[in-house]
Amino acid sequence: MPRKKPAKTVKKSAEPASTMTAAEAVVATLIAHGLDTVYALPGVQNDLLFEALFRFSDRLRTVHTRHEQGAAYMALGAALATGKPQAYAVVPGPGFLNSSAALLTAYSMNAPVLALVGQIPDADIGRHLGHLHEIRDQAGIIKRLVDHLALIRKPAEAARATALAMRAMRIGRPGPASLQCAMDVWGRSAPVTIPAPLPIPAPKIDADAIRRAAKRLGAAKRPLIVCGGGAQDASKEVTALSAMLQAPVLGYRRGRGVLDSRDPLSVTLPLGRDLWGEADVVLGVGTRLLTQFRQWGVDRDLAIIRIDADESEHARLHKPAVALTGDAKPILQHLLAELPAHNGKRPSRKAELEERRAAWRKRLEKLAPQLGYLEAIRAELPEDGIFVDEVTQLGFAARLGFPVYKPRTFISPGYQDNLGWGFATALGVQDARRDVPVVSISGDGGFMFTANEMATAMRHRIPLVAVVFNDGAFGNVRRIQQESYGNRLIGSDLANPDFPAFARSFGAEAARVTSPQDLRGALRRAFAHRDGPTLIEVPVGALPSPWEFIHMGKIRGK
Ligand SMILES: Cc1ncc(C[n+]2csc(CCOP(=O)(O)OP(=O)(O)O)c2C)c(N)n1
Ligand SMILES: [Mg+2]
Repeated sequence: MPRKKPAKTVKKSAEPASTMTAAEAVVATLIAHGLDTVYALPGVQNDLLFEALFRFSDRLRTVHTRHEQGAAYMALGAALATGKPQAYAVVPGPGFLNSSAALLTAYSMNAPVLALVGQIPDADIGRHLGHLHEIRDQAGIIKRLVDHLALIRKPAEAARATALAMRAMRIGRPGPASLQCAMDVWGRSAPVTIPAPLPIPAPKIDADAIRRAAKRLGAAKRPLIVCGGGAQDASKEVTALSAMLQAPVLGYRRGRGVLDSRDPLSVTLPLGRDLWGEADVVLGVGTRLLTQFRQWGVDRDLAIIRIDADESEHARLHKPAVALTGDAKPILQHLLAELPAHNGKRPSRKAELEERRAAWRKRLEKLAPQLGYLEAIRAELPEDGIFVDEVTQLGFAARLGFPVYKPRTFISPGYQDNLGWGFATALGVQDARRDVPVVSISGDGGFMFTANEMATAMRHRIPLVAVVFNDGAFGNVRRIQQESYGNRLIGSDLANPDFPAFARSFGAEAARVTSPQDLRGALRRAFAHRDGPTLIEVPVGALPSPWEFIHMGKIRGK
């Protein structure tokens, strides 16, 4: 369990205060909270932080990258793969801004990522003197990207500020936090006691709301469960509830893998939309339901029950019949205990849903070129292997048709859908989960956003397998220009390197394959190579559009 180790460390360190620098206090507090890695890129404002990282390097690894976006995406990947807080450290100004797309994504995905950001000399913050890397109102910029931010002004504050940031990332709706510290403050010393992880109060579970939810679900004729990223740690409970209600479970990007795709009740798009159209009660678990409310529609015949860690989320788009606030797992446990009193025996929907899944699969054969490669990946990737999605033709198809067997094994970027997140995020996933194979898929466009981190993969011997589907284009944009803008092609063709030669120039393994069959062989060899990364290039032509299966429009309401 993640919390046991910190508790032990804390007991040991709850000794009389010892003199430490602010940087040492921050690092020791991170260790006391169970962190074992910081993703980082150094620079003069953080020299004394790196001194502390050196001092504690037997307990906390520093994984350095080649660009700050790589460090932040790696921390994000590690957080998504483990469900535990992760940290990255960067210099101020350009260093921080370079990391900001990843921090934005962490915020959108409710991922506990701590950004340690350097600052100019303390006395000059806010004076616009033009110090190296000075940026106007850095705090104001960071504040838009995190819910919790503090500036460490004194060494005596550093440990508690770190503990508060660590708690903030786990309280209520999880998400990123940030600590700034001026270059001179990092090195100042004071007597410091490393604090125990602060208690995280669990919201009280509303027994009355549980009863009302159980009554509604028990009486529902066509219940549907919709899962988002907030359901990833409640797989067992969602599975049990789905069986009890014979309710299909819809996951699209972040909710995949909560219910095993091999379960006949597990659905994705587009069948999920049909089921939304028929449902009389929907239980949303850790999902904003934005697509459902805004694209598919809602009417009076549909009662919504929501479980969300953030109370303000419930009625943002549509007032739910029952709102439950807190972590999905304990709430679902209470619901499972209450439900039998209100739920009758239900006939199995296995045959019906198998038939309907098969009918959609037939129509999805339009995407055969993508699905063939995805089948090859699924056939070689072990059950607990992790697939990291990207904003590419293969990714769009994967969200519809890649079977996912376990939670946290389908890592998809959520609503930012930011091109170029995949390779670096996957490096973080693989770094944090060295025990399982990890495969990232990218287009030629997206891969080149962070291709430089191949050097990081080599330096830190990260055995990620990166599959790059090369169509010589921002293919998605090109197809839209072809289909909707009279073939006026602009800014969508790409000049690419020889991808295998590029990878080999770093010392990585590489292959080029042109069929799903050959991809299987290449993956088998790549997964067996655990000493460093492998790049597999798959040249492809223009691929069929998935959008008719994703943007499907209204199915109920006006
Ligand atoms: C940060 C960011 N910039 C731009 C986009 C817009 N965009 C979406 S898909 C795409 C092209 C993707 O090209 P590639 O990675 O080669 O994948 P392909 O569509 O060719 O499979 C672009 C530019 C985006 N989603 N995110
Ligand atoms: Mg492309």
